[in-house]
Amino acid sequence: MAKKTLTPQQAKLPENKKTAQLLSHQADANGQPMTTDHGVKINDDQNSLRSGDRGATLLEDFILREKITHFDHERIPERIVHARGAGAHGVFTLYKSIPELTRANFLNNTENETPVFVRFSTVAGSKGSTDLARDVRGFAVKFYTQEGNFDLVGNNMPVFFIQDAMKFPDLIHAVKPEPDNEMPQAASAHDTFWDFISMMPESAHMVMWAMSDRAIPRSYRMMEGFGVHTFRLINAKGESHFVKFHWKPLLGVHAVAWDEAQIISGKDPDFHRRDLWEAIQNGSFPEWELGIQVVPESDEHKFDFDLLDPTKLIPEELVPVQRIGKMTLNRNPDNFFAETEQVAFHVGHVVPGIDFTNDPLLQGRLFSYTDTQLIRLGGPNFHEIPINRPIVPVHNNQRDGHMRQTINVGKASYGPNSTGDNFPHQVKVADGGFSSHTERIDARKIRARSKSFFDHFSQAKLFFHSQSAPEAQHIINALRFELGKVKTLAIRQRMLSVLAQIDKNMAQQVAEYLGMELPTKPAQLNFSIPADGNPKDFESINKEPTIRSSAALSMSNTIKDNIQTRKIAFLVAEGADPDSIGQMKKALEKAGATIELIAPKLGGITAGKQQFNIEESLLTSSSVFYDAVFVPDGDKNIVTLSAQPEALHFLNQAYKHCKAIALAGKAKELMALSHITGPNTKKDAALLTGNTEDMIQDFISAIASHRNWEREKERNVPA
Ligand code: HDE
Repeated sequence: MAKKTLTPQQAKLPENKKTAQLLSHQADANGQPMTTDHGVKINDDQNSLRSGDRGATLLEDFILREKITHFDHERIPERIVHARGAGAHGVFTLYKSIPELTRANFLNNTENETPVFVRFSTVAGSKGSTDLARDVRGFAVKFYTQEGNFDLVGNNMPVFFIQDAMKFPDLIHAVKPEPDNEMPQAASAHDTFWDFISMMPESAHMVMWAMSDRAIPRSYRMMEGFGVHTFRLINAKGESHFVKFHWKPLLGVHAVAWDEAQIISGKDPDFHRRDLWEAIQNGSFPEWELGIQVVPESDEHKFDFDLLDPTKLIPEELVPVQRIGKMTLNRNPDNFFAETEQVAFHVGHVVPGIDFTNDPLLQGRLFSYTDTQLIRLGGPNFHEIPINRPIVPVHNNQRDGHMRQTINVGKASYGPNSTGDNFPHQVKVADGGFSSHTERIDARKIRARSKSFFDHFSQAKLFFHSQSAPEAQHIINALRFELGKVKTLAIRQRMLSVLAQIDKNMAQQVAEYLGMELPTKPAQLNFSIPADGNPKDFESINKEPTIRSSAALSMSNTIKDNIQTRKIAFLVAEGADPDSIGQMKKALEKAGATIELIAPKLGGITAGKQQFNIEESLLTSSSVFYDAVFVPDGDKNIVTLSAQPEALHFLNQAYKHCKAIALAGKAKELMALSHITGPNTKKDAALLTGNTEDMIQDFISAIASHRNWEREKERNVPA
């Protein structure tokens, strides 16, 4: 069995928490003979069958042909969006049963532990692109419930670019590499994306999120997740409540700096993948709480935005998020392809007690997911792939098709039937049968969008105004970068008009950087209108949000009280003070951080009478892989590091990226050498010097604060 890939903690988990049905499909070659796909034992896997040892290969060689044929077909089409991802298994436990809201069994019984499989992803890049692209992140969760699979296929941002599924292919074509030269990969900073966006003012709110640091997370483990659309919860009486789903990470929501993201993309494009894998491998299981915002049906029209509009969120000040359960990711996949690649999510996989609304984006998604799996996974039987199988039995009259695994017995493959006593039988609602929520519809058939969807800017303003000063500055910087990469002046110009609708001052700062004048409002902002439409009828309604700012929208208000799983670099060299290393290491590890010793070369160092193992060198490592840096006290080590440009660059870069730095005793000398101080340097709570022991508490709180973004104002750093 695959026990060797389990950590001791994982090995202790009862079988049911490991999605037990997957285990029956595992193949472990340990101790086994090599065979062909048909079970024939292979004697020579080194040489093909030839006509003489220097002769041509014979067609007869069924072993070679089988091996090469399988290899030729190893790849399947990558996902058209969300191609690059990482997955993990886990469990969902319920804190609070909510039968008054939903009859979904997994939300009704706090005894239940529901197995889950999660896939995080970027959206625009290909399968082999970088994890740190500026992009939305997919956050898709498959709950293997006792009533069948429920997929919560969300993102790390609570809104979306467009309001109608009709525009999705356009959006994706615009953001993907440009069709003539397939450039740029995994980036929105190019003409076609901003061309489209500048003509679709409904995207304004999402653009603010995408330009914020939420688009460059520190870790998948430090992202929020959102179901985006308004869904329905249906209770046993058939009553409906509107609901928005949230995932709240227990490690808080944190990001990296943009410059850092770009460096990581080169140094370790698998940064997020590796981070998730290693955290789970080390037993630091990532956790999120499931939150719900509930709106009674009677309040459907209470808000100044439309609940069906996926470009809007419900501010938490208006409807608080109730935390009802927790998801813990506790097991890495055994096989990337079999699990992470073949998993097929579908926003339409719901269980009794959860239902849809008429959000036009959601409605379009309901068609898309099955359709895309048909080609990606090769036919209609993708639900039989182990990772997609529910943990409950499946019986229906669907039959045959490519790669069918089930051997259905009996004559009846239709219903009603008498040849099979009318089995499989339908199930009464009281016994757990799914029944769609009944909704009164009294409407004309029409291609149109509700006027209530035309408020395009109020929540873009709300988001921008909710940011801390450094966060707002990062949005401005991102817009400067992205629009700076746009070559067509008319596109920049149009985009500036859109930004001016959100915040004049912000737009002005972007315009100045682009060397352009801020345009006065152009004749037309919205170009997304039908052929016979009058532009006047499609004008954006530009109004102010009902509340000016919302604390939940700023990452500066996130959890900053612990340093669990943070990675701290110790820059060391021969002759470092072993007590200085030991004291700091002990304190940080006790607080849950991971320490890595980095020296000029691999192998080991002698510090006092102690030997320390060195697994990363200044060459193999980089400051961008760490959350903070410590340099222990000593004499010889500081002389060595002072003469190492890589060490000075390491410190300089960590400083520039606003990380906590602690320089013990003599290590203070490295400050000036690495240009992290200058004549104007103000007191900086995340830049510590002094005696090792005295710095410990301040260092821990500086790391817990994640970054000292204030430092960016100084930035007298020649890096
Ligand atoms: Fe998706 N989306 N999407 N999407 N989506 C896919 O399904 C689609 C949207 C999301 O890790 C595809 O299996 C349409 C919103 C995630 O496997 C495809 C529309 C949100 C994932 C598809 C949307 C998402 C996908 C591509 C507009 C956040 C990755 C491969 C109507 C709530 C799931 C696949 C994974 C994947 C279609 C918009 C989330 C083509 C048509 C909004 C997390 O079916």
